[in-house]
Amino acid sequence: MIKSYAEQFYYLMKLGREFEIRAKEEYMKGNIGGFLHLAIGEEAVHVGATVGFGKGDIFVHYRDHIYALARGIPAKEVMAELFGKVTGVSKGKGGSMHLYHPKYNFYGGIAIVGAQIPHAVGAAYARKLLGHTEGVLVAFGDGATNAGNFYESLNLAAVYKVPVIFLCENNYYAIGTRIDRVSAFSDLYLKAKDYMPAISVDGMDVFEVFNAVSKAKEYVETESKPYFIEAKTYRYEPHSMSDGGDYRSPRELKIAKERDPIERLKEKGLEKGVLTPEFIKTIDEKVEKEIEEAVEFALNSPEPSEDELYKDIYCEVCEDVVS
Ligand SMILES: Cc1ncc(C[n+]2csc(CCOP(=O)(O)OP(=O)(O)O)c2C)c(N)n1
Repeated sequence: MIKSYAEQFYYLMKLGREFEIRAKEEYMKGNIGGFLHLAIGEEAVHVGATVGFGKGDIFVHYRDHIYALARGIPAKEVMAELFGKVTGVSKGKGGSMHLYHPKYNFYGGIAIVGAQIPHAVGAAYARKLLGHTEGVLVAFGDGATNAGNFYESLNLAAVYKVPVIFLCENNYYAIGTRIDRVSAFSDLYLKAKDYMPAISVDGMDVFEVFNAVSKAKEYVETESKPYFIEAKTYRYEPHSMSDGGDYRSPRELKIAKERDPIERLKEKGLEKGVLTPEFIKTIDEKVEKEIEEAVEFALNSPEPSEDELYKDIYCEVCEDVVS
């Protein structure tokens, strides 16, 4: 366990968790509208993968806040987006599910289940045709692996030798549907193994995810071929703020929480002497301050003006259409 990584992972996972706890509170207060999907419990996947991937294009799903934070997008810009404010990453027009920041090579937040998979393959293939070697990372849930475009993407990526890392976050549920009710396999890497190298890792262990993604990155960029990683994880919260989450037993939740990724890193880090109680205290305070400032920033930012309504959309004649 390398000290600098343990410290970075602790900070980013703690930032992600506290950000989401606060987002939930702000949603309940009515400061955040629309949809809100939390990834509390899944921090090791989002942080380990983003840091392990390093530079390059990332495409993710609607459960996107922690990916954006781990990418280095400032918490205040992410929070402002959730609040629908003009200072948000998508100018307040995307909301929680549509975080987007090309400067950080961050291409979604995409709300259509699985749609980011062909987008990522297309982006990686375009790069390859232009003579670049950088790989692309795409993250998606277990539910997305039952969609047709998932298989089409695996196939195209294998046939055209596209340098893309497919990262499947298997949290066992697609809203309230447990994976074994809708999928022939519950070990989801099996769905990809005939197309490309495919592995399964413990998604509650940030170092395991980090190592797997780092290795995959090297593979896709040196071989110019795709790679598949299944990370087994768990979301503690219901699917979204509009889901009661009563399809999981308290016992199941309790067992999952016993493998909490942040607590595990803390325990192991302290035991190995790469984290110290002082460091943890300093980071906890830093995170608290950062979140407080993010909320203040979001609250004090203006909403987008009316003339923003028809900007940043595909239809160039919309103004005529609506007038
Ligand atoms: C094409 C499509 N079908 C249905 C939905 C509604 N929907 C939103 S999230 C979701 C479940 C997806 O589950 P999973 O891929 O496992 O991701 P998780 O939410 O667990 O992270 C569904 C069915 C959608 N957004 N897009």
